[in-house]
Order: sequence, then structure tokens, then C-alpha cells
Amino acid sequence: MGSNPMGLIVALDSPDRGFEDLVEELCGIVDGFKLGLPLLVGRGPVYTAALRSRCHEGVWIADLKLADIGHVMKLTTSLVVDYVDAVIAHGFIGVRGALGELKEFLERRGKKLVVVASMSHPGAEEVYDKALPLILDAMEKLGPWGVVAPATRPHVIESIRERLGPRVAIMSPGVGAQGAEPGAALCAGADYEIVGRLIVSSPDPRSAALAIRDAQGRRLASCRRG
Ligand code: OMP
Repeated sequence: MGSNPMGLIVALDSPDRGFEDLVEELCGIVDGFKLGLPLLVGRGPVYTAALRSRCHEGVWIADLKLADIGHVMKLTTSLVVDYVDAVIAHGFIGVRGALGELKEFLERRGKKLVVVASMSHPGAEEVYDKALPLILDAMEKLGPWGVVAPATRPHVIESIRERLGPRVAIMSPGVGAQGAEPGAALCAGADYEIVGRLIVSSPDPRSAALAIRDAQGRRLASCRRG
């Protein structure tokens, strides 16, 4: 990874609003869209196809946050796999009979697996961060296309990058509404920042996305100088 040092992925979570116009507006400005569980459950997986018809660019990710046995994760994933490029699962469930089966299922369909290595909320320090060495052992074995790591705790991103090397795509949520500043996760080694409310709740989402891109560029320039 690292080909696009300023990746920006927009999180679409709310089931209560139509995102068609927003997707069209942001198409080409951002690097992809992540569809959250409330949206996928509320609107149905096929809604993804309606959104994609508005933008054929970027990476489209189903954020199912899977945490189950392989058999059930494959059943869940099969509902949405044709409409997206990648699917997110939790990392603590392990490889055998779970993430390993899911990765094989996705790869047979030409799709990518993204695994949560740690999370952006404060409670992630209670369990997820403590389990990080074990989760990274599992990630080394598994070799997912991407991992999710918190923009709110850049040192976690740094340790993941150091351990898993340059090839894995690191995607970092927690920018804006959860307190991290645009560009901070990129400076720590992430490839993409995932941004929801700061963009989708803005009265002018296009300007908000462009402002975030500017801020990412400024932050990256300064951390690279330093
Ligand atoms: P905002 O806080 O509105 O920017 O949204 C953050 C998005 O990232 C939501 O779609 C969350 O589900 C997602 N997310 C986190 O906030 N924290 C995590 O640790 C992991 C995710 C995720 O997997 O995307």
C-alpha cells in the first residue's frame, strides 16, 4: 500500500436518509465508501447497488463487523458480496474456522478482507489494545488485504505498521466526531482515514471532504518535514 498517501473513505451509516446525491457529489473526490450495519440492515444490501450506480470509482466496503464462526460469516457475507469490493470482520475471533474461511470465501470471489485490529473508542484500551499482540500474530498468519486501526490512538497504528509491514492497507476511523485530526493517522502510517459525521452531517459535504483533504496534505507535509 502507500500508493495514495492521502486516502479518504467516507462512512455512510444512517438508514434514515438517502445517500445517492451525496455519493454522486463525493465521487472522484474521495477514495471510497464504507457502508455501515445500520444502513445495510435498514435499507437492505441491494441498496449498495443503487449507491454504486452513482459512482463507479473507489473502493466500496461493507462494514459488517463480522464476529462469528466461518460458516455463519460466509452466509452473512454472501448477502452483500456481489455489491462490494471488501468486507470488514473483527480480529479477535482468530483464523482457524473463522477469518481463514472468510478470507478464502472472499478471495474466490475476487474480494478483499479487512480485519479490525483495534478500535477507536476509549473502551478499546480495556480489551482490544491488550490483545493487539495476539491479533497481530493472527494477522501475520492470515495476511488480510487491510486492517482497521484507531486514528484516535496513533501509537497503535505505528505498532501495526511496524509489525505487518508496508503491504497491508491500514484504515483509520475516529477522525472529526471522535476527536482525531485529519492527517494524524496518515502521519502514523495509515493509508486511509475513514470519516463519517464530519462529512455526511455537514451542510456542504463536498466542501467538507475537500477541506479534510487539504488538512491531510498539510499535516502530512509537516510530519514528513519533522
Ligand atoms: P464517524 O465517527 O462519524 O466519523 O464514523 C466513524 C465510522 O468508522 C463509523 O462507520 C464506525 O462504524 C467506523 N469505525 C469506528 O468508528 N471505530 C472503529 O474502531 C472501527 C470502525 C470501522 O470499522 O470502520
